[in-house]
Amino acid sequence: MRTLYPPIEPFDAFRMRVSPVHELYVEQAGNPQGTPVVFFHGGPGGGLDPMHRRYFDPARYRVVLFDQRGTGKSTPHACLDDNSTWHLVADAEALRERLGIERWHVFGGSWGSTLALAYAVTHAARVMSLTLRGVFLLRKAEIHWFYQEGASWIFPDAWERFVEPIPETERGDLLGAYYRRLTCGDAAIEGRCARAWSTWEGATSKLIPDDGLVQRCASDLFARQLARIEAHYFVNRGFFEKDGWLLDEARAKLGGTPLVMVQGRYDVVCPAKSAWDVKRALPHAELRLIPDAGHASSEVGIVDALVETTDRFARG
Ligand code: STX
Repeated sequence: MRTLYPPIEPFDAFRMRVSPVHELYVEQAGNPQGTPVVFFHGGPGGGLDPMHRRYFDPARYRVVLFDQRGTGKSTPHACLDDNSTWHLVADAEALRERLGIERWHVFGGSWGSTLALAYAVTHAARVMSLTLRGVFLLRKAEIHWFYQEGASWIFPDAWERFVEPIPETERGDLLGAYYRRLTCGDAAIEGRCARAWSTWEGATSKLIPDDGLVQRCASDLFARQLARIEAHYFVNRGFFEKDGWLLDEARAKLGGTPLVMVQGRYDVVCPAKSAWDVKRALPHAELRLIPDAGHASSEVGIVDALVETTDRFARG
C-alpha cells in the first residue's frame, strides 16, 4: 500500500486579488522545476489542509494549491458575493497565467472533482490529465440523495441530528430551509445550523467513523465556510445551465484527456454511480473502485490508488 508523501512546507505562498471583493491565498510546494499540477479542494467551502500537498512526489511535481473564494486564508471568509463555479474556473485560469504555466495536471476530490471537470471542459487544451476522487457531478439526484433522502437511510442516527435545527413543517425541503437560516444574518442561528450541516458531512465521510474528522467539521470557522458556501452552490445547482450539464460536456469535450477516477465503493456522500456515469460517457477513463473505502480523501485504499495515479502521470 502506498501512503502519503512526508509532510512538506510550501516553497512559495502569496495572495492574489481576483475581484473587487475577493483575495485568494495561493501556495506552491514540491519541485519548482517539476511538472505542474493544480489541486482543487472539496466542499465547496472545505479549504486547504497541509495533507493536500502530500499526494504528489515532491521531487517530480510543482504543486499549486489555493483556498477557493471564501475559504481558509482567502478573504472575506465565507463570503457568497461573486462566488460561483465560473468565478472559481476563472480564478484557476488567472492563476495558471500568473505562474507562467502552459499546461498542468488537474487533481480534485469530491467538489474538487466537480470543479476539475468544469475547468477541464472550459479549458481542455490546458489540461494534461485529470485525477478525480469521490466523483460529484452536482446533479439534482446527488443533492437529493445526501440532503433529503437516501444517505438518511444509512446514517439515521447522524441524520436525526442533521434535521434537528429545522422545524418539521419545513423538512420537505431541507436544503432550502438550511440555506435561509445559514444566510439569515443572526449569528446564533447561522452558527448552530452551520455546525449541524458540517457535522452531517463529517459523520458520513469515512467508512469507519472518525471522531477527529467530526470534531474538525464542527469547529466554528470551518463549519461556517463549508455550510454557507455549499448551501449557496447547491441551491444554485452548481451554476450549471441544466441538470446533467457537466456530464454532457465531459462526454463532448474530454475524449482526448487522460482521466483516472478513484472511488470508494461505500462512498455515501458522493455515491459511486456518478463515477460510473462518467466511465460510461468516457470509455477511455480508468475507474478504480476501491472495495473497502468511503468518501474521505484519507481512506487507506483511496490514498494508495491516488498516489499510484499521480506517480504514473509524473512519469508521463
Ligand atoms: N460535498 C462534497 C465534498 O466536496 C457535498 C466534501 N465532502 N466532504 C468534504 O468535502 C470535506 C472533507 C471538506 C468536509
